Amino acid sequence: MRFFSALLFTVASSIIAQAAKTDKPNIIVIMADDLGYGDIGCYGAKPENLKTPNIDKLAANGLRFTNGYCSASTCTPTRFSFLTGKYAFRQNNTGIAPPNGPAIIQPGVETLPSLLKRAGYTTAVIGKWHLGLGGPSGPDWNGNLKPGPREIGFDFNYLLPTTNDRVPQVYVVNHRVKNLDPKDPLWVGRKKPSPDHPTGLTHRNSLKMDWSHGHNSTIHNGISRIGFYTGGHAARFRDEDLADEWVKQSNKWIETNRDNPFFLFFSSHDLHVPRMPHERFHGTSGLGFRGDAVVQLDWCVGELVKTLDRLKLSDNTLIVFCSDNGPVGDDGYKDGALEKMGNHRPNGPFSGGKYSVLEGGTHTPFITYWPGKIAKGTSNKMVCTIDLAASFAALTGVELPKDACPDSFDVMDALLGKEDAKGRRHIVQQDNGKGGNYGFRVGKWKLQRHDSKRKRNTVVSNKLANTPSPRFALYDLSNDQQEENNIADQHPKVLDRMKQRLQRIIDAGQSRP
Ligand code: NG6
Ligand code: CA
Repeated sequence: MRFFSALLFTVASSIIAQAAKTDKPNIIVIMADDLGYGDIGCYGAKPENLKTPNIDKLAANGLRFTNGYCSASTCTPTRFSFLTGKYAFRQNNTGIAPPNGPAIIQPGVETLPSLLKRAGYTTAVIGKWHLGLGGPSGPDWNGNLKPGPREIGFDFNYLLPTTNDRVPQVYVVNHRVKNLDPKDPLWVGRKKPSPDHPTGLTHRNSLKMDWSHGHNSTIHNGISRIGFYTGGHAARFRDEDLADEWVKQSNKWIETNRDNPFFLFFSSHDLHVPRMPHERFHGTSGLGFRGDAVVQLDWCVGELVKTLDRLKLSDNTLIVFCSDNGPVGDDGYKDGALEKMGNHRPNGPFSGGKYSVLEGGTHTPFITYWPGKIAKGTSNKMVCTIDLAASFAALTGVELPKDACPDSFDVMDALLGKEDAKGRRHIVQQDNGKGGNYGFRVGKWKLQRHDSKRKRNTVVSNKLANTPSPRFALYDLSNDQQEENNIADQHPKVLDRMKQRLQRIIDAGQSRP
């Protein structure tokens, strides 16, 4: 009898443990950098241009969204919104962060990782940060880099502090620059530190990759960057090794935390400039370094999945694959991206890309994968990286405080591919910083509102570049995905409704019901 009750107890507790496990799956968000809708095989990239078998496998065995978005067409605002669930235009200074930028997300603000921590998760960010570090005076590179990820809900960080075309090329592990020799302090600044400091202007002939605009300050690894730095030599990495290092660190972290529910934000730098993948990927695509960087990104995805399989965690891990903004050809270096583009369409069926409020700027790849839990297929539900905070809170049973994550919608059922699930009904797209330009999509209607700039199409052709844009324009995406025919005059009532609705969302400070 005693044996049977012991057996019963064991069975019951293993069922409970199993249930707890599936309630709280591990979560990995893989965010690519500057990856466009058409940049991977499962979204239409042709194999002669590049192959992405690992990402395609996620899509084939998971859910591929045809209306997946990031919230902005540059990096910092999308990442800010992904972590806080708040549109970046609501907060000052959420344009592209400079090398010495202070922490943009303040401790105490509810974030995606802080919510998951309340659900009992162990959390980490490994990869590109680009959300500032330190107090109002910016990062103390030789001291404690606080506040940073650890002050807003991450237990562990292994970062590239800004973006790799900006200085410095060092890893930040928790609060410190890794391998920093105190005898060789790291200095980062906006002005040339000495008249003889070599730069992309003075030593242009020595560069292994020439710059095309900006990016002509301090040289490291044969590549000149935005901003200046000296010292910290022992801490500096090679661009070619970034992806390998982050995969290695992620595998180690996953293995260490295999018994807890964990959340990993794997923040790849591919395919941001300078596109300098590891040597073994050179020439692996038909598109030069830009395509080779996609191949490297795909390799990273494969390695992470392999680790989950090896540790038997795959059935209990939800992976979300997404991008931080649309594609760009020449983003400041002569890496041949535009010249080698051929028939590849990085923005898929859309126009525009990075920096623009055209669909190509934010309408990007979005895949969810959770073997056994997500019905395989394609979803046309509208979902956005900004929704992950509220959705993961719902998934893990954490109550979302009323004023937290004000623009994050719970679209968890849509992410899981449940029948009758709802996506979002509308999305505000922004370019960079505050007071810039907006896209606003509701169903098939798309409003463009240009408060400050002109249309930009930095991707393949310059068809739309510097075309003056009216302050407001209206498009019907059901027959005009390229946003070429402004039909504002034919639909004055729709235009008016869309304008007012967007303004209400901006004024209300919150769009979540
Ligand atoms: C721009 C840079 C561009 C890139 C971008 C940020 C110049 C001329 N252009 O200012 O190269 O770094 O900022 O990209 O300097 S993001 O994906 O991180 O937002
Ligand atoms: Ca980016």
